[in-house]
Amino acid sequence: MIKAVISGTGLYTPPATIDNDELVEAFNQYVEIFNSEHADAIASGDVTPLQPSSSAFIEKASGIKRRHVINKDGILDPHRMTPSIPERSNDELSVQCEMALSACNEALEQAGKTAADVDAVIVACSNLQRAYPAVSIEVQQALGVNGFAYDMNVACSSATFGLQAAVNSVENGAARSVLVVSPEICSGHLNFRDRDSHFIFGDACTAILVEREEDTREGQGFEILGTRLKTQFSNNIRNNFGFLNRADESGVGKPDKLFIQQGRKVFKEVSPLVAETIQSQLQDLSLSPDGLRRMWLHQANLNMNQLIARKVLGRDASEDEAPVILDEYANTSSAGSIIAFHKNKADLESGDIGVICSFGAGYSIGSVVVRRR
Ligand code: CO8
Repeated sequence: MIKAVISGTGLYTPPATIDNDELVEAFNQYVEIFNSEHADAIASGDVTPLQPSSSAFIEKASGIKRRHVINKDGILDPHRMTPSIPERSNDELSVQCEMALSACNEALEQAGKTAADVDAVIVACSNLQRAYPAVSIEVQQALGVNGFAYDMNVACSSATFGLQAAVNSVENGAARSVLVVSPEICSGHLNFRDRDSHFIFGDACTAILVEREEDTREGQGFEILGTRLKTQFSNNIRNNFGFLNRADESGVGKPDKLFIQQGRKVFKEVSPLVAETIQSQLQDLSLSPDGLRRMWLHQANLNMNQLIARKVLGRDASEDEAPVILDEYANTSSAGSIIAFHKNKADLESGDIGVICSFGAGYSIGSVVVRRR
C-alpha cells in the first residue's frame, strides 16, 4: 500500500503588522466620528451610540496581541477601515497566487524537491479573490507544475480537508505528490467596524507538500497515520457574500456580506465537538492521548485551545504540547494550525506522535494524526 508523508511546509507572512493598541485607536476614532455625526439621533434615542473597543479586552478574551496584514493603512483609516489592495491586470500574478508561490517554494525547498516533482496543487482557503479561473491553476502555471489543480473551501478547516484530499490522491495513485496551499486574506472579509470581531483575524499563507513515502529520504518528515473530518451545519459563523448578491441590490454592502459570528456560542458548541473528534480518532488508531507529543490546534482563541487540550489530555497542556501562534498572527483561518505545525515541528523525535486539528465555520473539524519519521 502507498503511504503518504508530509515532507515539507512553507509559510508566507506579510511584513506589515497591526498591534492591538493601533487597531483599537483607529476603531475608537471611528466610534467618536460616528457618535458625533449621529449626536441628535442618539440624543433622541433613535440611534444606539457605539461603544469603544479595548486592547485589554482583546488580549484577555482571545490571546491575540497583533496580526500581520497585506495592507495596514486602509484598515487603520477610520474613514475607510478596509484594506487598500489595488486590483491587478489579468497579466499580473494575483495577490493570492503571489502569497502561494512564496509558501510553496519554501515547502519544496524544505522537502528537497522542485515543481517538476509535483503532480497537483490544491488551493484550500476560506475566501478566493475571484470566481474563476481557479487560483490553484494560476499557482500551478506560475510554479511550473504538470498535472492538475483545483480550489476548495471549507472555511477554517480548508487546509486539513485539503490535506485529506492530498493524502487520498497520493494513496490512490492519482498523484505522486500534492501541494496544499492556503492563502488566507482574512482582512479582506473582516468587518473592522464591528466591535465584537474587529480584532479577530490576520493574513498569512501556508503550504504543505504531501508525497509518497518511497519518494522521500529515510527519516524525512511526518507519516500521516490518519485523517478525520466532521461537519455539522450551523449559522453561528456566517458570511453571505456571494455571486447572487447583485440579484438583490437591497442587501449589497450590508454587514452580513462580511464575517459575522456568535463567538460565545461557537466557543461552547465547537470545543467539546473538537475534543470528542480527536479522542475518537486516537481510539480508532489504537493510540492513547497520553502518547500525544504535540497538538497543533486551530488558532482562533487561546482559552478555547486550552480547554480543548485539557479535555483531550485530562489535564492542562503546556505551551510546548499545544503551541500558540495566535498572539503574533491572530486567527488566520485555515492557515493557523499549519503555521503552528510549521513553526513547531523541528524538535520532535522519531516516533513522536502529534495531531493537527482545525475547526470553525460550517461547523467543520479536520483532524490529522502524524508521526515523526
Ligand atoms: N472591546 C471591549 N469590550 C468588548 C469588545 C471589544 N472589542 N467586544 C465585546 N466586548 C464586550 C461585550 O460587549 C460584552 O460585554 P457585556 O458582558 O457587558 O455584555 C463582553 O465584552 C463579553 O463579550 P463576549 O461574550 O462576546 O466575549 P467573549 O468572552 O465570548 O469573547 C470572542 C469573544 C473572543 C470572539 C470569543 O467568543 C471567541 O473567540 N469565540 C470562539 C470563536 C471562534 O472560534 N470562532 C471561529 C472563528 S471562524 C474561523 O476561524 C474562520 C471563519 C472563516 C474565515 C473568516 C475570515 C474573516
